[in-house]
Amino acid sequence: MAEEKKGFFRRLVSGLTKTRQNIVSGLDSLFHGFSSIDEEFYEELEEILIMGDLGVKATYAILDDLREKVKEQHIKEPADCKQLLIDSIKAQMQIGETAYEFENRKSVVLVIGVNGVGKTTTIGKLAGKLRSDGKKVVIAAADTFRAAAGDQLKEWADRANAEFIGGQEGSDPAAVVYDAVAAAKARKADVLLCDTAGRLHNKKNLMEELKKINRVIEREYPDAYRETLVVLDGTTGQNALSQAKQFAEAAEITGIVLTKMDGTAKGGIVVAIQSELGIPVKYIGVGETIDDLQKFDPDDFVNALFTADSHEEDGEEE
Ligand SMILES: Nc1nc2c(ncn2[C@@H]2O[C@H](COP(=O)(O)OP(=O)(O)O)[C@@H](O)[C@H]2O)c(=O)[nH]1
Ligand SMILES: [Mg+2]
Repeated sequence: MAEEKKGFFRRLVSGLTKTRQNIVSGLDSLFHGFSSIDEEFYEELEEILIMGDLGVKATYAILDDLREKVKEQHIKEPADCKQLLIDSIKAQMQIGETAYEFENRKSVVLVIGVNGVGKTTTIGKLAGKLRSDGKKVVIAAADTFRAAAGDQLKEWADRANAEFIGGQEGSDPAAVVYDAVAAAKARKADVLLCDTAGRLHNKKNLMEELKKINRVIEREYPDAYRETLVVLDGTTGQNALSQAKQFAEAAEITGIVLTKMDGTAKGGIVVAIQSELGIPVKYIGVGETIDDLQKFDPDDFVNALFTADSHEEDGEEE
């Protein structure tokens, strides 16, 4: 278990290389380049955090917190700010315990998000995770907008060894969910994962469609635990934040999945999302294979951000 946790953390550290370079290398030169903690220091820090996609609101909160601590603790050396900054970022991301109850209950997980963010891939990964925990999984292809979407999901279902329920192209997504609920009940499934089409360009339509799907689930499967995950593309930075806000207006979101965190420089967006929306980021996607989904832990994330990985050390240390 400890070994597993270690390997997991190492992968997180290496996945965040670009985000780390984007944020932490700037911070390092700030902490070591400045000789005193003055206004210029704070301005530079503000710029690094904003450029690192932490978001305006979180950045100001972090700066206020830091200024206060620096004053309180009579800190004079910029280098002594580093740990305080790390603690402030962690504090900003605290939104209480993140629940993963759906993993252990009879549940329905609705996965929403705009096209291309990684919904289908995330469902495949989640199915794989649940299957390896011995859960019985049914997958509903309620993205009936494109025929290819169903085929892609079917491949993931096969890979994860989960049951697949699809519909004709252009058919009613709520009807597919209806069939999938029937299948989940008949097979005594643990978790039903529902893929949806991500059309946000018309919020009213989206809301109506989600309402209809929700009504079907409430009526046909009232005892199932409900989870609604919004999938966001981590490489899109502030755009992901604004998508999350729009979806939060259209549906009751219980969690966020931030994908493509491998290789993006914009991973700081996760701070903005938790801090501004107060919705937990439950998973992060760190690659395209079935094993590339990790539970998100804010403290691990911040620690990984400030931990140099071995490659960087090899290249940069004298
Ligand atoms: N590198 C990387 N690629 C991802 C990740 N998640 C999804 N993708 C890729 O993003 C593309 C779109 O994913 P898809 O699941 O089809 O998005 P959907 O339209 O929301 O269902 C695919 O090429 C996926 O392989 C991730 O965590 N990391
Ligand atoms: Mg899809």
